[in-house]
Amino acid sequence: SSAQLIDQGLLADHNDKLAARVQADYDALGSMLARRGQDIERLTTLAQGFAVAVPSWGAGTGGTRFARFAGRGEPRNVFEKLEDCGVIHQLTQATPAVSLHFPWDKVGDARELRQAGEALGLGFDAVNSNTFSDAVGQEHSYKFGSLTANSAAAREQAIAHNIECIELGRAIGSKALTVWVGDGANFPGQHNLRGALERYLDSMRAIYAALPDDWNVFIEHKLFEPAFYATTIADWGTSFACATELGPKAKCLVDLGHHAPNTNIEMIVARLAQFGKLGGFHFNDSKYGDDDLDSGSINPFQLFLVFNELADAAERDGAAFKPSYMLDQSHNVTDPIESLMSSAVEVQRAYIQSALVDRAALAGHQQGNDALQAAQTLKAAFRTDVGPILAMARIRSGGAADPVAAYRASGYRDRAASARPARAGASSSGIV
Ligand code: AOS
Ligand code: ZN
Ligand code: ZN
Repeated sequence: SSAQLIDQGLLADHNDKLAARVQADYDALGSMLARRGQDIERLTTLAQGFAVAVPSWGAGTGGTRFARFAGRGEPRNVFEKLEDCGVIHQLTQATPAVSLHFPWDKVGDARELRQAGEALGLGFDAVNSNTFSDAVGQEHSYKFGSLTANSAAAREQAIAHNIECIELGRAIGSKALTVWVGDGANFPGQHNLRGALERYLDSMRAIYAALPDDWNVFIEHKLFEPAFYATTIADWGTSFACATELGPKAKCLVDLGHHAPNTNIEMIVARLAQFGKLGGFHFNDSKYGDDDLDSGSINPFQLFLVFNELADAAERDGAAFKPSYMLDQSHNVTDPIESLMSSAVEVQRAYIQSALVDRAALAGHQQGNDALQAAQTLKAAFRTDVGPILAMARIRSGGAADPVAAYRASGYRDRAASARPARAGASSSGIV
């Protein structure tokens, strides 16, 4: 059993107070679903089995290039980030793993990370490399690129960093490396578009060769920023081509914020799943471009449609289909713990809504070219308020009926604020 950061007695009181209300809503929903031929207990079991990883960098307040407004009691190092992630998991029971980012989260001995995680009941999902900024004291700058740099020395350094990330990940039990590079051009003609991708592939081949047998490498694409004219890995087509070139351990990662506005992301998900190249997700939401807003806060229907494709893939491919679910958000105006808890629940909600889709009916409408009823079949699932299922799942798993309310009542942030006094210039990424 693990260290409990929120007092168990407080949590029990919280759940006791809400128990009757949750049960009444659950019973009402159960009857309604039964009339639709759905078993609420099956859905609750599914909800209890759901997991999405939390990004260590999300535990701090983010910022924009204009300013960063620090929050109270922000974690000052990876161990404090893990504590906050422990709270998120304790209350939601939906986030049993953390995704680390190096060198931000690097410590002298990576086994300490594993122990700290174990003490909090946390495991580790994919590790992330950072060659989009220069670490203190590094020899070659990434100002003009990392894996694609013209400078062979910069490329070698970036490759070595990724291989080090694999080693660190092995020590903590991770099974994947996520590579996102900001490499690209800010001016037409700045670099040779094809040459940059050739250099990227050469660099990635060296990283791929260092992967253990049971590891994957996830290629994360992003349309723009910081390269505002041409990003080398800008879209899923490029990501797919590179993953195919590299081999079976290379897969594509879909960050929901990394597409042009109005892109049909669920179709990208369907394509990648069809060809066995869907590695995982960075869930968040977006209005304009990589806003890193809270999952489900802008377009929950899109999130549902993504999960509808995942349900289809799971039905076709069975247990073999297992993409990684991770959050990737930047919190500027909210308490990061509250945002990450709400987001984990939003992703879990979309998952359960997708499990409500009557797939046989949908297939029938598709076969019969009944576009209207096909769309209504999806809407019927999407419109169902599955909140009582999620609350019951949390209560049964030992979490909180209402995670944000329990968190606020616990005074955790106040305790963190006195234990972690603010320091001038502290960054969200926790470089200490
Ligand atoms: C950048 O836009 C990406 O979303 C990456 O996943 C990045 O590594 C992460 O957001 C931390 O900055
Ligand atoms: Zn991301
Ligand atoms: Zn991003």
